[in-house]
Amino acid sequence: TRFRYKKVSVFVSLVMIFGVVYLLGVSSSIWSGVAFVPKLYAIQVVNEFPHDPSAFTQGLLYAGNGTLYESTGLYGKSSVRRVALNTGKVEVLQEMDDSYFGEGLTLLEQSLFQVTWLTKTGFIYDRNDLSKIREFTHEMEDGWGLATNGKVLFGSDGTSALYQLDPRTLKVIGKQIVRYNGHEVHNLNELEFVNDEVWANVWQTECIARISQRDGSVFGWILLPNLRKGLIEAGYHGIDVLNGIAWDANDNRLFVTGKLWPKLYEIKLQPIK
Ligand code: DDQ
Ligand code: CA
Repeated sequence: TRFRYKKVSVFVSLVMIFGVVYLLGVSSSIWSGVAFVPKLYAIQVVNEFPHDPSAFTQGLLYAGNGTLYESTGLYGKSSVRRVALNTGKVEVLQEMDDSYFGEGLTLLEQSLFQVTWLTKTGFIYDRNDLSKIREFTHEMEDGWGLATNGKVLFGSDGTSALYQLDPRTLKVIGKQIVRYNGHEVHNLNELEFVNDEVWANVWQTECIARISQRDGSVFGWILLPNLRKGLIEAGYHGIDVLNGIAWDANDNRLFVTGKLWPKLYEIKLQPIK
């Protein structure tokens, strides 16, 4: 009986220890880094730059040396452009045929890759003069966002899918369904590769999802409700949704803008959970 009593008391102690650890896990922020608790981030604006208010931004990236590349949409106003960060000035402009609506854009070595809305046609341009090198067809359902990790292209098509494309053949070589706590996240739009993660702004929301490139799970949300609101309160009319994320990997700077926004913001993240 003594032996049995010992066993029972060890069992009770273990239950109590697990109970305390569990309660700590629920209540304490120490445990919020554990994978199953997605993190939330607010943002702080650390810099703002001028942005062409007629640019319906659909793709955005930072290429170093104070240079951004941008893809713009709307029929008759679509383009690929090289833009000076500090002034917002368009330095090189490649206008697209009126029948195309520019979408996601990414830079790999000397080439810019761009997809277009409601067609499966994409274009490759030379990064220096934006001359068109060739056209391609892709297998995604539509062309929305593009990004790269330097090896493969990531693509979005407005569904919950995050594709991997071979940059030489433009064939789909991988596909993840993006999920947040098991729920599919639809309307994935502009993409950016940031520190081994894929970031996507979700169309018509002011949220950016931080996505694992391995399994498509969302492990963080960046909330940006104040940017568009601030522009409207400052008197700007006719501005559309947040769209466009660019990462400066050398100086760890993060830029965001939106469709027809007169400003581009450099922001920093602040964990709030
Ligand atoms: N997409 O960026 C979500 C992929 C497409 C957005 C298309 C918005 C069309 C706006 C048309 C406005 C015409 C004045
Ligand atoms: Ca981007």
